[in-house]
Amino acid sequence: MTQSPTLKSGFAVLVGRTNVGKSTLLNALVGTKIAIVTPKPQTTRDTYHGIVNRPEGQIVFVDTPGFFKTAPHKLVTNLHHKVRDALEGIDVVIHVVDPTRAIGSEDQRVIEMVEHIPHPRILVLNKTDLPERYFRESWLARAPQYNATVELSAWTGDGVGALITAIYQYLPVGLQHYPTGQTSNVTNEFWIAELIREKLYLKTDQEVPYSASVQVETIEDRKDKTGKPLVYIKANILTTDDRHQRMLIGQGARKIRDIGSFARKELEVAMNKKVFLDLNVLVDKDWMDRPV
Ligand SMILES: Nc1nc2c(ncn2[C@@H]2O[C@H](COP(=O)(O)OP(=O)(O)OP(=O)(O)O)[C@@H](O)[C@H]2O)c(=O)[nH]1
Ligand SMILES: [Mg+2]
Repeated sequence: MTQSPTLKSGFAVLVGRTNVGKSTLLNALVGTKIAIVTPKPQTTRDTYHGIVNRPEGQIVFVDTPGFFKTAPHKLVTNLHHKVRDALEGIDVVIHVVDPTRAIGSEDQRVIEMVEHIPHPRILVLNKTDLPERYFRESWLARAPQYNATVELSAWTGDGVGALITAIYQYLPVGLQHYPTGQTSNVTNEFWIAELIREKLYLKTDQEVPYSASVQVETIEDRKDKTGKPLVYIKANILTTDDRHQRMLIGQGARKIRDIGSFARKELEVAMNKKVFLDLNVLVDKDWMDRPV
């Protein structure tokens, strides 16, 4: 790869309390759905990379799990470790906040973490499309602690360009980390698993989504009965709890069919092919102990 050493290049990490819209913003920045988004807290479990290339250079955005205060829980502890790991080797930190909610203890933890990062910091006030941004002034009062402040709506895309411009100001010159044209580091297999997990979050309540994880076992190009191309996908929902397994399957397997058909429809649009999704629910008490 021939590269100009005059272009900018670096990692910009999105951090913030859970549900502020980090993943929605990652997708808006890159212009494609890389990360899953749900109204439930603690949706993101991994540090995805979303890549933006402009004449000025390359920004690698890193989405992270949100900070979330709960009773000690193995999953939450693992997620918070992932955020800390993601903050190693970065160039710019982007602290995303939701001004419709009061500054709480979860925000406070992020503020303290961000204050100790020896890199340029950008404060992003998300959700400008909502009128009820009652805590906007409280966040703007903190602006002097940051190198720049941007107000935007990840939902509508308004102001997202201004954030990209601000980041390029603080990005060092260097070699690009990904080939031009690549938009993320997410594999097909992982993206499909995440999409199924998104639908699972949207279709189940309370503790059920938090005890569950999704693994894709097989992706195969096949043909349907009429000879038309079809993608066969076999995936497993793993849950730590027998009761949750029953809830995920549902009466007459209604719940699992509902999750499956919701995911299949979006997969068919994204892949532009017919999809057969073979989805099963298994109990695996140890999935949280294994690295994903
Ligand atoms: N109105 C509005 N809603 C938004 C905006 N950005 C995100 N949301 C909504 O906020 C909720 C949470 O969005 P996510 O992108 O999943 O938030 P997150 O910070 O990645 O959450 P975690 O992964 O759980 O930490 C979803 O229901 C989004 O649709 C925005 O700009 N405006
Ligand atoms: Mg997220």
